[in-house]
Amino acid sequence: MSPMPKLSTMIEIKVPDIGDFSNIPVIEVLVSAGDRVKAEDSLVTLESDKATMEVPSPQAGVIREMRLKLNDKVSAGDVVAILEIEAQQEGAAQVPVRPEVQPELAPEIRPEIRPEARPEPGQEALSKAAIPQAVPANPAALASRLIAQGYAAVDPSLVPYASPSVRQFARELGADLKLVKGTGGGGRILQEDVTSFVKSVMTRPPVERSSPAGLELPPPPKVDFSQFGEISEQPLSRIQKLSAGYLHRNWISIPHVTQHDEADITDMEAFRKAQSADAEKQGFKLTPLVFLIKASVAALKKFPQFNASLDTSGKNLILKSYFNIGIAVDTSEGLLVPVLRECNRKSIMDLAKELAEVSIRAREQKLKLQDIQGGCFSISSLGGIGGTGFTPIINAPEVAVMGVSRSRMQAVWNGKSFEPRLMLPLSVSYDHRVIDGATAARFTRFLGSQLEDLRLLTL
Ligand code: CAO
Repeated sequence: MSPMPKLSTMIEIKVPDIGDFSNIPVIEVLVSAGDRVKAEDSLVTLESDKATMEVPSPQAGVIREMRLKLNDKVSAGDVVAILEIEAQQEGAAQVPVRPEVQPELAPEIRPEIRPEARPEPGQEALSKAAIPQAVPANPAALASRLIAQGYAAVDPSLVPYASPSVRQFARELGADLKLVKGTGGGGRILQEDVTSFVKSVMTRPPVERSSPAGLELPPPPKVDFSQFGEISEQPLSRIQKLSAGYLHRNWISIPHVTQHDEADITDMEAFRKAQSADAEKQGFKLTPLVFLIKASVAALKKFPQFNASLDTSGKNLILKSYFNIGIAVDTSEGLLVPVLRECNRKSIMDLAKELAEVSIRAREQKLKLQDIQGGCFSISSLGGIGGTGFTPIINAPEVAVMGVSRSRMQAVWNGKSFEPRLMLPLSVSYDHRVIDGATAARFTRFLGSQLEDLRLLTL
């Protein structure tokens, strides 16, 4: 029997809902008519004043028409391209489809996260094949060169101006965009700028350093693990790869100190359990985390330097009068930090409902750019899993983060006898450039005291 002919369908790929943005310019057109694309290949890059984002192809196929060109202004619903999808593979069940333009196929937008947020679904990896041969993709060698040339001090709050694909290109090479001078319009960093930067670093001799010997980081050891036993290789997820860069930057560029404390949540837990049935009736769980969000807001109000960011000069604090709390959510693809907004204006029940809803969206990779922006302070709760304390990493440009471990019943001395009390471990990491140890100890104790007497949260 001869194989069935392949039939095809035309679809319109549209700019998806991108929150508050409209009329934003196209800064890169990455494909043209006739190009064959895979699902998730980037088609165009858009740029608002807050973020750059790529629009990926929702399916594999051939671009039949490119509707956008450089500098076009677009809004949600505008057509990016017409994609022809090969509908059937040989031997597969056939559905007779005439070439036609289907009403809409809106891909998830792929934002480039600015430093105030953790990564979001969809960030495209530029293939290693795209890296020019003249520039070796050897991040370890580049890192040791950078250190040897005295490049260590970079302003961590600088936001380089570059498209997601250039950022990805730079990450592949291990080049920190904050060190690269942009020659594009308005100082935008182009791929050529990254290439010339890497070439210049790799060819320039190391500078003589006045610092004591031994402070340079050696490159990571290169080991052939297979000589010790069987191995297999597993690539990191896209979110893990993105997070890795941010976590590494935050860990090495912010002087972290972690303040540990414990809060007696015996009464809070009795109250929470009493209210839990009501929450369950409404379809969500009431966990200790929402009480922690409320206590954090109270502590941020009392200690404004915790609700702040360093400006790009590193000489001024930007104090915030809004109270948006980021919550670390563990997903199968890696860590995401959606932000709950205006937590000062929401009730415990409102927050519990929103937390349930946003953590589901995070786990289903459905967060939008605005869901992960604008955080003031983050909470990472591992209390549902276990542990007695840990050192959370600050989510720059925030200046503090709270890690929460599992509450445990403990024998606590009340002055006359030991009493069984439920104690909750709190670990607050703070940026020591902005916050003193004494203030951090007061902040953490104050936060704990709010949990110990929930009436304080009503003040
Ligand atoms: N002590 C004791 N029990 C706790 C607790 C604590 N500190 N915090 C939560 N629990 C309990 C909850 O009450 C719940 O109990 P039930 O199943 O009996 O109702 C259970 O543990 C599970 O809670 P949960 O994890 O589903 O809900 P949560 O509101 O505490 O947390 C979320 C929600 C999304 C933050 C969480 O699921 C999560 O992803 N945590 C991981 C965060 C993370 O990875 N951090 C590390 C970042 S650094 O790499």
